[in-house]
Amino acid sequence: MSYPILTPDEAASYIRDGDTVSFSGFSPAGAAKVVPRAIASRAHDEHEKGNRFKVRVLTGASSGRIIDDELAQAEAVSWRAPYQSGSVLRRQINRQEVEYVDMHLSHVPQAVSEGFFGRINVAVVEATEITSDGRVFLTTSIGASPTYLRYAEKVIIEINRHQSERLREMADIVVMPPPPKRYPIHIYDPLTRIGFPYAVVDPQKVIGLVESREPDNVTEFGAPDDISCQIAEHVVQFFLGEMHSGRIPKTLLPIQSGVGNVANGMLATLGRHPDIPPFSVYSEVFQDAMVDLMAEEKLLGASATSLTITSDKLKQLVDNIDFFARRIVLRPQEISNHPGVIRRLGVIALNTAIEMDIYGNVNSSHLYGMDIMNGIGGSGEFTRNSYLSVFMTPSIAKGGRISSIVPMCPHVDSNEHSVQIVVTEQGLADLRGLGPMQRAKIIIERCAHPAYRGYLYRYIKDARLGHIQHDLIRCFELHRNLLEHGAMLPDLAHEDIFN
Ligand code: 0RQ
Repeated sequence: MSYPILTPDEAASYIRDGDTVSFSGFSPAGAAKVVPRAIASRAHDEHEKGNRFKVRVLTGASSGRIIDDELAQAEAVSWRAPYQSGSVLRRQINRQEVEYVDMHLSHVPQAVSEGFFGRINVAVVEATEITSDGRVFLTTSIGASPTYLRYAEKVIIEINRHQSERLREMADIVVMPPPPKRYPIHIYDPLTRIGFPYAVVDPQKVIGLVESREPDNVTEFGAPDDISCQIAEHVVQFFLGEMHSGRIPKTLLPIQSGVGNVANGMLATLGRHPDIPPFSVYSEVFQDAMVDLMAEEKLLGASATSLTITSDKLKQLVDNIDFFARRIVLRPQEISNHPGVIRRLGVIALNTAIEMDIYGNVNSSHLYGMDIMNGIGGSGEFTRNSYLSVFMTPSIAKGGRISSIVPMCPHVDSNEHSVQIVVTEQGLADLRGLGPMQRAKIIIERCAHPAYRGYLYRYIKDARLGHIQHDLIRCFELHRNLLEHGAMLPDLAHEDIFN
């Protein structure tokens, strides 16, 4: 079967107001590009004519600028799942102009296949090739695309000529059957392969192909700052201690690394440390820092669902694909983030918090419990199921006006039952085996910034006795102060905090 070639505008004309459109992409990696841009321009035109035109948008996780910025800027999004990290969309969500479903990423394929989101009208998926019998070779991410290709009513394929066809050598794709027909996932090592290098679509559903030549446009992280380096050093010392005592094998365990500046810096520090042995990664995103570590053979192998790397790093990888393709496996997000596999491999999860409370509950998604930052992403499924779950954050933010250690988190993504180790630049608190009040003391002593320790000690001293001590009148006092006065402790001389 041969497929019609469409212009982006022709492809966009198949999308109707109110449709649910699922786009490929996990982060900017492998994101659909030219069709969502054409949909944004169509939305402008329709709005100028006074017509309503908004779509419900699904992706693998966050997406490129075109979906979360341009499409949002065109006011073309009514509903969004499962994760986002764009400033335009974030504002619209926080003004309640867009409904946002912030969810565990491994749940997305099941939510789609079981119809939890209703029908998927159109899937727009970036690929390097589609064969006449419907095999689709994806580009830099797998994400939820195999599921979107299977369950969408109509499909548009963006053939991206910029991307190397050899990217398929890293793909390992399976789509799980629905319960109760699920079977064990036979992954015993981050590099185990269990599937095929392509996703599958019914050729009859394919409306047509659209040509593209756009790179992924992944933005570079800055060099890790002093605070990130101090956090990383605490984590490295902790790992060395655990390896010495035998609680972590001498070969280390597979590492999962979260998103953001702190996480990227952490990975680079871990890789460069002379006493840390070469290790492997079982994570969600293959990030810039991993390319060099792999080239230096400090990183032995990596499983992920996306290659979220800058153009230079992608070129380096493609130029040396014989080397890298044997060391990287890209899987659907249902598998990369699968609780059973994470538990089996004994993954060490390293994620970043916005804030944590004195008992070890972590908020990684909502400022003051109200405004979304990005979302929970994969942090929850890794934290809950890993061998060791670590959360990192600088102890203060915004020049000291905010403490990242608070009496109670107004929103919790990962709770005290799953979080084991918390780290700031001040130090590391190992919470394993500790009751709530022991946790509170060690977190305040080791992790809180000295300028906030007094307040936090007083908080527990004055709180109501219970298994967990709290003062329900004052537990959000710091957050209320921040909203009302612009600082958690308005009387604190913030300029002194760094002196
Ligand atoms: O504000 O942008 O105005 O400067 O929040 O803070 O310290 O640069 O944090 O880039 O490392 O991201 C949790 C958001 C951290 C990210 C989060 C302000 C601070 C700054 C960003 P500015 P940093 P990072 C799956 C992993 C959830 C998803 C996830 C994230 C901005 O890591 O989205 O983990 N995680 N996926 O000033 C108000 C506070 C604040 C605060 C910091 N307490 N209150 N603002 N900021 N603390 C990956 C897998 O592989 C599974």
